[in-house]
Amino acid sequence: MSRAGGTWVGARVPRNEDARLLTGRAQFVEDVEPPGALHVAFVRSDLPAGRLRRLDVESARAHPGVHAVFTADDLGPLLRPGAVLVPPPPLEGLVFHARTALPLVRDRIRHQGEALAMIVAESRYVAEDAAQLVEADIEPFDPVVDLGRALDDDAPRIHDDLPSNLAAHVRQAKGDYAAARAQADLVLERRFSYDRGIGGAIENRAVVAAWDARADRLEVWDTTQAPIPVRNVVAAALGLSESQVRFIAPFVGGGFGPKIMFYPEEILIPWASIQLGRPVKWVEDRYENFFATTQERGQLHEAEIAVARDGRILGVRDIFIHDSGAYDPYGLTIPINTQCTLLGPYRVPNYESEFRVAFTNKPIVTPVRGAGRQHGVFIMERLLDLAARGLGLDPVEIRRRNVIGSDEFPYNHGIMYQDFAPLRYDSGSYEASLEEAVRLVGHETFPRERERVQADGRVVGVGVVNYVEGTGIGPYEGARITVEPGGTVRLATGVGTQGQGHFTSFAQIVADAIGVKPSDVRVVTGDTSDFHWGTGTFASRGAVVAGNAIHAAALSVREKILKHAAEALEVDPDDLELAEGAARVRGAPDLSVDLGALAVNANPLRGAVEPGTEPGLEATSYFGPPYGTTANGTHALVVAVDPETAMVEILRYIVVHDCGTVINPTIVEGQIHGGVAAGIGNAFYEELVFDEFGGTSNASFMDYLLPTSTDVPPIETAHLETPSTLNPLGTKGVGEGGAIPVAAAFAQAVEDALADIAPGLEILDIPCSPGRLFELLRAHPKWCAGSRPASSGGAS
Ligand code: MCN
Repeated sequence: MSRAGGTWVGARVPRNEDARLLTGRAQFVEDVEPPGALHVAFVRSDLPAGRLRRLDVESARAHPGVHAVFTADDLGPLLRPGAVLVPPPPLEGLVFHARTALPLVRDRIRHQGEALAMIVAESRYVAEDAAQLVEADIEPFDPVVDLGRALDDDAPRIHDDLPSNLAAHVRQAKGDYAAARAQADLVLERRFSYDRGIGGAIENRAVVAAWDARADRLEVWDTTQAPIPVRNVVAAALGLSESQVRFIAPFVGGGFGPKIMFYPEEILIPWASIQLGRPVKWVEDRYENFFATTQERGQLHEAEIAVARDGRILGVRDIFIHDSGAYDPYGLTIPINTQCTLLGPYRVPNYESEFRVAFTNKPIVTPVRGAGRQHGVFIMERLLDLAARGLGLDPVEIRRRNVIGSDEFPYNHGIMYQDFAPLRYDSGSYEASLEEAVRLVGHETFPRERERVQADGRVVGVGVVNYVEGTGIGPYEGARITVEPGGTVRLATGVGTQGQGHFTSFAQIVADAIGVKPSDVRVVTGDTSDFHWGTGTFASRGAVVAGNAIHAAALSVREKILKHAAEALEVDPDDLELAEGAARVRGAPDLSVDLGALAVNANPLRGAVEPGTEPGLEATSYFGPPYGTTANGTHALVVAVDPETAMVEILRYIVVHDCGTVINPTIVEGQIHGGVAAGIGNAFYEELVFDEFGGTSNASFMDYLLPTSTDVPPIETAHLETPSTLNPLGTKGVGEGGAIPVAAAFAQAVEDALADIAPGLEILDIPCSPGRLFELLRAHPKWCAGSRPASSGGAS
C-alpha cells in the first residue's frame, strides 16, 4: 500500500477517542480504585541540599488509620540507585559520570522534593495528616543553585565521590572553526541563557498497584510514557517474572516528556502492595509535581558566528553548560539534541561545539517537549539575526543564502546524534518551507502593513525562523493486528498514548491496508498484557516507528485475508479487492466474503490446518529505522508590543511544516497548536524561580504562568509533504515541532517591533517575560517611558 493508494491515510478523520474523552468516560489512573485500596503520601524534603541526621516516624506509625510508614531502612535490596535509562553515545573524549537517586533518601539530600518516607494509610487524608507527624532532622548544606557557578572549583560538591559537579563533557566538531573565523568578514559573539521550566501536564503522575497473592500476579496502572520498559524494571527489581507483572498506561492527561522517566514511586507503590497484601494508590499533587517530576531547560551558552560579507555562514562555535539537576538518569539526550539541532537547515562548514553538564541542587532534568532542541534553534537563529543586522541584510535573506537545497539530500553533518548515528538529514523542504512562510506572513509587504497596524500606539514586528528536528528514532516498536470473528479489527502496540490521537491515526493505517473504516479498528496502546515489546512514546516517534510497524503488520494480515478469500471465492488473489470490511471480486462486488467470516475460517475447530499455516487473521511486525528521520519547518509571526508595559500580543502565528506523509492533517494541526502553545509559554511566561536557599518560590499555577487560551492566537498551518526515505509510509514526527522554534521567532519579531524605539536591543535570554523585556527597554539608552511609534506621533 502506498500513500497515493490510501483512502484513509491523509484524510481528516475525526478522532476515535474523542467520544470517550469528551463525555468523561475515558479511564485515567486516578479513576482506578481497587476495593480495599490504601493510599500513599510522601514526606519530602523542603531543603534542596543537606544531610538527613535523623528521621522519626514513630508518631506517624502510631497515627490511627496508618498501615505502614516506610523509610530507606525498610527497603532492603530495593535501596539501590536507579538505572541510567539512556547511556551516552560512544563519543571520542567523552566524560560521563552517571549518578542516580535512591528510591528514598538514606542520608544525603540533593534536591527539594526528594522523598524521605512513604506513609500508607486508609485514605489520602490520613496519610497526609500522618506525614505532618514525621520529624526530620536535616543538616542544611549550601545549595548549588546558580548554573554559572556550579562548576567553579569552590562550588559545594553535590556528589562527594566526584572531584567537582561536572557530570559530563562532550566536544564535537567538524571542519576548522578557527581558520573559518580568521577569514570571516564579521564575527559576532554573545552569551545566551535559556532557563528552566516544567512539563506542565494537567494530569500529575499516578500509580496504582494491586498484588494478587492467589494469582501470583501484580497489576499496575501508571501514567507512564514507557509502560513496557517500566514493567521490565519493576519485575526485575521485585524478583518477579515479567509475565507476572502487567502494566497498564490508560488514558494519560498529557505526558510532554517527563513521564518517560522511571521514578522511585513506580517501584515503591507495587512493592508496598506486595508488602501489605492490599492495593496501594498514589496520585501526585501539583505541589509535589514541581519537585518530584523531572523538568527541562537551564542552559548557558557562549556562542559565536563567523560570516562572509554576503551572509554565508563560515562557521559557528558554541560552548555551553547544561543543568542536569541533582542526578543524570537520562544521560546526554538533551544537550546532544541542543548541539545537533543548532545546525538547523543550514550549511555550516565549520562547527565547534562543546558542552559541560553540571549537577546542581535542583530537580532532575529530563526531556520535555522539544528536549533541548529549542535551545539549539534559539542560538542559531539569534546568531543569524545578529549577523543579518551586522551586515545590513534582511533576516529572511540571510537564511535564504544558507539553507540546504533540495538537491543536497541526504545531507550528512558529520557529527553524532543522540540516537548514536551520524547526524544525517534524509530529506527535507527547507527552501520551500521558508518561502511559503514568507509568503503567508506577507513579509515583503510588511513594512507598509506595519504603518497601518501601529495606529493603536503599539509597535509591531515580524519574525521568520527555521528548524530541523530529529524525529522517529529507533530502536524499534511493534504491533499485532487481529481480525476478529465479528469483523472487528484489533490493533495492539507497545507505545503508550498521552493525547496524541494514536487511536485514530494508527487505525487509519490499518484501515487502508485491509479495507475497513478507522472506526472499526480497536486500538490498544500501553497495556503490557496486550503487547509487551517496545520502548515508549518520546522523540516524536509514534507515527514513524509504531506507524511503520503497524503498516507492516497490516500488510501481512492483508496477505492472509487475500489467501483465505481467494480459497473461499475460488478466484485468484489478484482479482480481489478489500473494501467495506469484505474481500470482493473486482468488477463483481456481489461475489464477496466478510472479513469476520474469513477470520472464522482461519481458526477452524475441526479438520486439518496446513503445515506452516498460522491460525487466524493475525500478524505481528516490528519496525526499527536505521536512524532518525528529520522533519523541518518555518514559523512566522507578527507581534504587537506595548512600549509602556512591554506586553506582547501575538497578532498572527504561521507554521509551515513538513513531517513527510501526513497521516491525519487534523491531528497534526492539533499537535502543532499544542506545541506552539507550549513554545509561547517557554518563550514568554514560564520560569521556575529559585530563592537564595535553593527552594522554588513559584511552585503553583498561581505563580508559575502557563499560557492560557487568551495568550495563544489562532495558528495558521500549511503542510508540506516530503516523504522520509527511511520508512515505507514516508512519515516523520510532528509532536514536538510546534514547540521548538517559538522562542527564536518571538525574539526576532519583538526586536523588529522595537527597532525604531529601541534600536539594537537584543533578546538573548529566554524566557523573555514582560518583566524582563521591560527591564531591557528601561536599560536601553534611547528608550523612555511613553515611547510611541512614529506613526502615532509620539516617538521618543
Ligand atoms: N502524525 C500524523 N502524521 C505524521 C506524523 C504524526 O498524522 N506525519 C500523528 C501521529 O500519528 C500521532 C501524532 O500525530 O497521532 C503525533 O505523532 P508523533 O509526532 O509521531 O509523536 P508521538 O506519537 O511519538 O508522540 C510523542 C510526542 C512527544 S515526544 C511529546 S513530548 C508530546 C507530543 O507528542 N507530548 C504530548 N504531543 C503530545 N500531545 C498531547 N496531547 N499530549 C502530550 O503529552
